[in-house]
Amino acid sequence: MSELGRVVASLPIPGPLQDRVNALFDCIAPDRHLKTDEVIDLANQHQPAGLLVSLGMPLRAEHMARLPASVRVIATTSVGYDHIDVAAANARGITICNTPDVLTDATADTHMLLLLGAARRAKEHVHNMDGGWKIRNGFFQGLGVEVTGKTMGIVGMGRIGRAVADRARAFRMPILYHNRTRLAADLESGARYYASLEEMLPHCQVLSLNLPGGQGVLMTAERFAMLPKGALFINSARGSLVDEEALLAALKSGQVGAAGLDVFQKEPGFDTRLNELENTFLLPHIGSATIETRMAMASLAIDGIAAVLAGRAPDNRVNL
Ligand code: 8YV
Repeated sequence: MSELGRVVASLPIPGPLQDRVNALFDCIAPDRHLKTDEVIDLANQHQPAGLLVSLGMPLRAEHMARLPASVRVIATTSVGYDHIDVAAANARGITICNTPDVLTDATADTHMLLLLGAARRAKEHVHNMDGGWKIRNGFFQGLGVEVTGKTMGIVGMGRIGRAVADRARAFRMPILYHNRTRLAADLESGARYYASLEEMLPHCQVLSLNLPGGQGVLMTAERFAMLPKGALFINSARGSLVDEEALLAALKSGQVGAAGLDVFQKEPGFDTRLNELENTFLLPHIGSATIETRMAMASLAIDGIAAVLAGRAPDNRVNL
């Protein structure tokens, strides 16, 4: 048994991290992604001190209740932890760790991909190429809308929101933002603060969601109606923030001109009506999916477990 104790992982440990993990822990790692119940069974069988989990593995209160008392730390390979009942973890004295910072750039890059893909009708053009370029667009056909110079409203001006703003400034986009609290001037970098989301919406030619999930539906039919007609809607945060029926209706009426979405109410079983519309550009939750970033995320999650098991408080804990 290694010094720091036993860890059960819900996902395979990639090759480059295996030596480190094995040096730190007695690690039980699968060769595929496990479901919550499978991890709970393994945990009861092996009595680990730590769990390494991923976003696809919800840990609600009823799951926490079935974990053995040996578990002292759970690290998720995601910055978002809306799949974990933190109050239930607190009640059992379990530290929860996540992976902030290391995925900021990759996620902001994906956000711009969504914006450009939606604005420039990438889906139908890629489809045309997949089909051997059978559709010959005339000069005034297949046209998207310009991104450069459009006003972007960002909801959630945390690390990822600010990284999106940095990129949008290179497209000469004026930046507005709504956040619970106003940022210091150096972090605002000239972005205009709106304490009220409703007051910001009418000014957003592009509306960008960059806030954590777990706080209910933010984008309702009423709020989509407050955008200027034809606004672009980009979401790389969480699908749970959006009333998808309302979004479908807004896309069909042209109230929302196009949407770029990396996240959905249901994943992977997303509402395929969204893909049937011409004015959407959809990705399968790949926000952080680069080799560099995923390695850094897994590494940070492992660091969190190691710190807690060594009796230290890691920076990437979200509770306790
Ligand atoms: C996922 C994410 O972790 O970090 C988050 O909150 O949504 C993503 O980076 C990643 O897609 C793995 O599921």
